[in-house]
Amino acid sequence: MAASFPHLSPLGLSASKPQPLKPPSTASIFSVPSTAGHSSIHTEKAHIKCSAGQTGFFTKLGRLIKEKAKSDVEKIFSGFSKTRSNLAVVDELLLYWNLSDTDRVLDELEEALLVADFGPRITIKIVESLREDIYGGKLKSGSEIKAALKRSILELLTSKGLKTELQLGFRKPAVIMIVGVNGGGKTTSLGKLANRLKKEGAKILLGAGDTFRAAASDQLEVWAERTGCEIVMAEKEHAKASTVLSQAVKKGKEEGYDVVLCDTSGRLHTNYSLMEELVACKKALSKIIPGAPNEILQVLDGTTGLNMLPQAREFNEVVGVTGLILTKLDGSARGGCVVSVVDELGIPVKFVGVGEGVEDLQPFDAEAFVDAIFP
Ligand SMILES: Nc1nc2c(ncn2[C@@H]2O[C@H](COP(=O)(O)OP(=O)(O)OP(=O)(O)O)[C@@H](O)[C@H]2O)c(=O)[nH]1
Ligand SMILES: [Mg+2]
Repeated sequence: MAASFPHLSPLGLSASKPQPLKPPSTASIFSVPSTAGHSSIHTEKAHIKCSAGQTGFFTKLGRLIKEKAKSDVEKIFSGFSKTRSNLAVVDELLLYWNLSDTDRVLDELEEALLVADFGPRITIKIVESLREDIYGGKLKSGSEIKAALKRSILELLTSKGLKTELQLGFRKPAVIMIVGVNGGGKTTSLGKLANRLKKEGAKILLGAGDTFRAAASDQLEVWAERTGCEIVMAEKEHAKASTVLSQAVKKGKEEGYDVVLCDTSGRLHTNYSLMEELVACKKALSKIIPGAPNEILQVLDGTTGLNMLPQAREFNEVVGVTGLILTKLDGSARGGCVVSVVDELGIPVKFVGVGEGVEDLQPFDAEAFVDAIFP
């Protein structure tokens, strides 16, 4: 397929494991509007040996990042400590379970799942299926009940066959737009994602599309420095977001970047004109690269509980959300909301945020997640 775009390098890995780049010591900043021949800074050559006809670089990049999740279970454990302590009661309940006690135990299990934000629909589904299997003689001990509980949650997370890997297409650069309501963790997640992708050897450009506040660009600039990525930002306050992001993608295309990560301003899903601005950004990007953005990732603040559902529905309706990032699961958030959003929205959770540090973004892996909340 890449052959039909001769101006782009065909992308493919010659080895299964990419060699990491040596990061530049500081971030390079590129401002818009730019003039022709502006000092766009080119710090490094693509380090991945490309050869046509091999498995796409982007496919491997998405898969590699996901595979890493399995080895990161330790980290996920520490991130989900709050959710785990909320659900620890389940272990206690099942430890002393006996058949005559079933209804009381299941009532308490129901309560624990609701408190952990599994949502009423899922909770009832899980508890009733356990009840049936217990009385049907299929589950005979507390540990069998726990295993069945984990299995049914895993099934809820995986039954829709949603792709949790990043889908980055085949054109270079892949474009990822981050959207969501105010303060959910968009900029932070973008910075962490830049770090992850860069560590896998991709050449990353950040686009400062939050043009409402000067401080927003400054914040992204700090992430650019922290991750050693370049950034395109508006020269003046109140520049149009679509202009800045277009410039970023244009630069990304002209200078051989692998991925352009586009930040956007927080907006209420009920604000029509701001939601329209997102549509304008999306259109502007697709004019530069057909099919861009490849991913529109919505950031949902895990601490808002099930209130995140209407937000996600609205954003999805307006711009078409391709994946979710659930943040702040390390705080007072209750991890059950992950299961609720997957079940109710049918949009895959691609990453979870478990802290404010650069490493605190975990690719979402259903099995690792279930093991993390029910160790
Ligand atoms: N504990 C914790 N804090 C987080 C996480 N993700 C983001 N934060 C914090 O949440 C706050 C808001 O994060 P931002 O990244 O600025 O959120 P935003 O969505 O870009 O905000 P606006 O651009 O103002 O809409 C910051 O203090 C972050 O450090 C997370 O996974 N865990
Ligand atoms: Mg922001």
